[in-house]
Amino acid sequence: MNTVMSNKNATSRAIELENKYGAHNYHPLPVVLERGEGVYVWDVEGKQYFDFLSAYSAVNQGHGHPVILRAMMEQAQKLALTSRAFYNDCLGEYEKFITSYFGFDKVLPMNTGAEAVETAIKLARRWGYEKKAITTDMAKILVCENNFHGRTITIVSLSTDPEAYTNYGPQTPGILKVPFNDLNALEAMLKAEPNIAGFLVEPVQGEAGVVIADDGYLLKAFELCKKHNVLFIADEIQSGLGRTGKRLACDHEGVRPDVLILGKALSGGLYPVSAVLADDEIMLTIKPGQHGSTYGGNPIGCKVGIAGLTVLRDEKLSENSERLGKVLLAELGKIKTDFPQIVKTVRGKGLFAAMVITEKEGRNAWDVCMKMKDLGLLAKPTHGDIIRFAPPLVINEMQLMECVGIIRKALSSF
Ligand code: IF1
Repeated sequence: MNTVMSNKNATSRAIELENKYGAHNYHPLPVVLERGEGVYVWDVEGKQYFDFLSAYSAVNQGHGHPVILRAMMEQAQKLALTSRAFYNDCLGEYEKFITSYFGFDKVLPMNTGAEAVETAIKLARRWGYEKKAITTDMAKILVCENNFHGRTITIVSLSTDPEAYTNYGPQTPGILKVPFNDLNALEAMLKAEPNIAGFLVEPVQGEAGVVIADDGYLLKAFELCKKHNVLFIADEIQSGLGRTGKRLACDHEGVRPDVLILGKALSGGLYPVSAVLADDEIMLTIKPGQHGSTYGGNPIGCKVGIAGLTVLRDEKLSENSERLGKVLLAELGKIKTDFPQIVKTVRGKGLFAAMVITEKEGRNAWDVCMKMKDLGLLAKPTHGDIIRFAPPLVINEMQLMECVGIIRKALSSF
């Protein structure tokens, strides 16, 4: 009894501390986590949950993966950071590994997703001026409506979500927007505007609520970009690294982007590691001193990146995601049939799925997530009515079926 009391206090204490001393830029589900292993996390009261968010797909390899953890700890004890003022004995090895893994000439290492997106935009502008001969300061970046690429000033300038950009102006100029999954709009824009350097797109729109384009969209969009001499830039920070059932979401259509942006699961959630991959014609437009980051390419990040990608390949996580993604989508389809008043839509690709809830008094996506939390599964609502499902890719079928049971039980309580 006393332990239960003090554990409950631990929850409210942690929440109060964040509330009092932290900026109020998030509205988390009221659960305080203290431990994670594989597909599970535990809160400070000792309650176990399935993690169905995977830190927004950063933890594809599961919490605390031993191979990645060992690589990180060994390197941390040896040499953590040199800056790029000197060479280190890990960076070259990592660069060779990741470029051959994805088939590009070069990689530019950064830390967070937003930094990698910024890097890709800088590269596209560089290429636009130096290879496409766009007049100075006239280069345009074309993006899709309802995108999410991060939180910097330039990136929120790409956003069509008022939550993301309101009162952060003035915005970065030189940005054009077209609807996602609309080839006619894309073609019209590419025809009308000759100064477009790059088309930046999430192959599956994550924040928008796992919005999946029609089959063929990515390939045709890529071909249109080629026709108009525009770089096709894929933000695979969330959709990549097995999440949608292939190594990259672009792999579903055999598209090899001109610029590939990775982050999140590159490190299996242990460390911020992001990367931009491109061939020499693009990457070598940036010369020494013209871009960088203190931590980018640091020895720990390099070892963690190699380990993260190795686990993905050795444990066949894309294959598991593809196979169990079909099971998940089929089960969510049955749930939709059984709860037609509550579940408006389900969709997904690999272990990246979403359920749209028909809202009514006392029952929106938040309420459903709270109920699932009580039943031992953590997921986060987005846009009020959408719940994303993205478990670690190391989940097995038995665990997945247990999770489906929890989702079903949560819905049946309304
Ligand atoms: C937050 C969303 C997910 C991303 C893509 C770049 C970044 C992200 C496709 C930036 C980041 C995050 C960040 C996180 C919430 C989250 C998110 F709901 F906002 F959209 F995952 F679904 N490109 N996505 O999804 O990467 O700089 O954060 O490392 O709280 O902002 P970052």
